[in-house]
Amino acid sequence: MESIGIKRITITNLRSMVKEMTKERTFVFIKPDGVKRGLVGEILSRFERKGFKIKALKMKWLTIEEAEQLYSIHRGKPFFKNLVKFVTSGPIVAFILEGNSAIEVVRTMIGATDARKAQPGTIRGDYGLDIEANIIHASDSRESFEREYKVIFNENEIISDY
Ligand code: FUP
Repeated sequence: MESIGIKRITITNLRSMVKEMTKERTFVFIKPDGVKRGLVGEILSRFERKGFKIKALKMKWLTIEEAEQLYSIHRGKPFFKNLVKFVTSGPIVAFILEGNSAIEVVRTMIGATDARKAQPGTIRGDYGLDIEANIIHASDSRESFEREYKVIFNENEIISDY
């Protein structure tokens, strides 16, 4: 009896360890065009229905400094100035999602940067027609995630487990 008990505990532990190991977080924000057009509920709903857990959520109006930090990899590019102007033109809704392969899956769900070319069924493909006003941002790598979420969230604003 005792050995069966030990076996059960081990398999349960193993399952939760594997689940824990495949969990990943990503940082997303709905840009001012998406907020102004009333797409927040629709977009959050897509991610919830897909199975992601919302671990943090915030509406805020970015300062120029915050926008420049978020897009620091594009500093010096011809579109940088307009991009900063655009993302500071109204409030954004930022959130952290958690789930299996979150970074890759969320990037697939948002679609190509140029919303005119984004596949129907993706968020940009369904709601956008522009390369700049393209509704949504999502981290494209673990490195980007680590840098980006810290511009908006403090560690104590991320809900660990529920
Ligand atoms: P993405 O990761 O899909 O958001 O795209 P990028 O990191 O390449 O670009 C960041 C943002 O810069 C885009 F969401 C929109 C803007 N951008 C332009 O305005 N013009 C360009 O030619 C490229 C990007």
